[in-house]
Amino acid sequence: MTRILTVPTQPIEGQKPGTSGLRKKTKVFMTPHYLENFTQSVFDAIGGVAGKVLVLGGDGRFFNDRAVQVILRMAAAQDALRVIVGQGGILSTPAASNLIRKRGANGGVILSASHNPGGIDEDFGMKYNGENGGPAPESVTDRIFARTQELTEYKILETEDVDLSALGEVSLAGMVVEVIDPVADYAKLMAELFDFDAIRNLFAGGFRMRFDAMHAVTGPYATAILEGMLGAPAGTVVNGTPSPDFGGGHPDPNPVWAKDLMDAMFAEDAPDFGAASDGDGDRNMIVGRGIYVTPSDSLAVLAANAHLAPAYAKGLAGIARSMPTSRAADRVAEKLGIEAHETPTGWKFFGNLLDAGRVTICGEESAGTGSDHVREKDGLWAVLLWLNILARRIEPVQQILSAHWAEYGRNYYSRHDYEAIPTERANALVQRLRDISGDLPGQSFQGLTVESADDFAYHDPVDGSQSARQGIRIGFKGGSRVVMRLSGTGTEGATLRVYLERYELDPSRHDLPVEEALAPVIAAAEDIALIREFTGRDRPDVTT
Ligand code: VG1
Ligand code: CO
Repeated sequence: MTRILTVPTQPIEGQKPGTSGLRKKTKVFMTPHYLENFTQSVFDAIGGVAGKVLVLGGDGRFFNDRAVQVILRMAAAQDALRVIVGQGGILSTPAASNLIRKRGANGGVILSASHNPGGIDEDFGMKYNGENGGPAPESVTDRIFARTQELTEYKILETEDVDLSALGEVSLAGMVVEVIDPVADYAKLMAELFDFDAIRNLFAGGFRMRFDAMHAVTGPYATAILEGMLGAPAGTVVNGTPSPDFGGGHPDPNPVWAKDLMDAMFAEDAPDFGAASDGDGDRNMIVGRGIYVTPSDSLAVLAANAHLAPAYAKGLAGIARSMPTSRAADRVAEKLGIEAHETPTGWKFFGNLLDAGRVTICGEESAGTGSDHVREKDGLWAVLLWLNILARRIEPVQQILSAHWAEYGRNYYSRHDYEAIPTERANALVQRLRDISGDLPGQSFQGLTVESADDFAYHDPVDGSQSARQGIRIGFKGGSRVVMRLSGTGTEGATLRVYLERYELDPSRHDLPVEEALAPVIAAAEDIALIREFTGRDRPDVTT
């Protein structure tokens, strides 16, 4: 017995305008009507779901299974034609992006709070991607936000749960629920992009790798592709079974949260190559034997060597990086004679450039790298491109990096995060920087002279849209730089991110410890922004 209910409801405290998804404590999502209200806001903002095809899945975190059932019932109550859902409600973010594109769906709903921890006391999230497979642009997220403020009712079907364990199609009050293998289409795409024979030979020759799935969604993908299709020995993938609380850890692939991987890669008997991915599979971390590769360097190396993979053999149209990402990739673009773009933080800003064919490879300092194969960053894609390059160059990661720096110079890079600081203080710090930025050029701090300072405003060259106030950029003579901005993805207070960069052309100075190389830039950032005074902290919570 099924019937459609129209439930009266009230506006909710929803997503922040300008952010591409809603992330909240799981318990907030679990409060009565909250998930329903946000889902209704999304459906309303996209003009309803009647007659539409949607993709649905998430990273398997706590509440994923319940949320999928609610969204299916709401879509069915509102006459959606078909929902393509990953078996067990599972889909990585890049796999969902691929499915939307491949199946010509109208859009998709992805359940994840990405690298944030999961569990009843941790975080949950939901985001909407459009028909190009990418995060909804600001025009859509602003409409979603507006709907959350004026909602009065939602529609839902009252019925039993759909069995998502079996592949195939079932009808939910006339709507088709198509349960698919979450890995199959994605694995096929990867096999089209990369030289799987070369990578297979690499593993057959004894090359050893450790992939840490961090108990998150990439486990099944990595196991199927690396161990299944590419012949890497069993055990190459560790922490490969997704768990609702990610084994109690942060599924955040960086040296802090993937410390086990770092330890393994710096040990005596370290494997040749190490990698990790995040909660929803869109981020990546790359480690060679005894060397961590910063995401900014990884982007530059991938761009410089992409032609070694079949999908990019004809060259790249252009490279885009988010504004705080180091400028190492710009040097590669310059050498290749292709376009280089600097966009605000967040993958959605790459969408137009990718759709227009202006760029092929994109990256963010926060461990996000991807290409025009989907419209999200893609953790495993980055790992496979590295493997493809390693299979063709037959050189240790360390040597590839040294050669890269010798050719282009080295951009030393680090990010300092100050987490859960009172919002007013964080806002005051940024406002002050905005106010003084006009006076900074010409002034010197710790021996570094400011060359330029502004609050980054982006003008999208494809659709002409403007995005202002995207972060304070302070450039110094000689190529060093500090960027400061507030996180848009945190769920507690404000997070101040301080991005530090120093450019060094001289190869005799390419082997400095990163903290030492950046010491003057770190000190200058403190002098300019008075971080201690505003945050009350004398050191960052997380340094990556
Ligand atoms: C962070 C990163 C940003 C990334 C975003 C989403 O945002 O800095 O580069 O695009 O997370 O990543 P913020 O506003 O907290 O700095 V994920 O893996 O959530 O999709
Ligand atoms: Co993510």
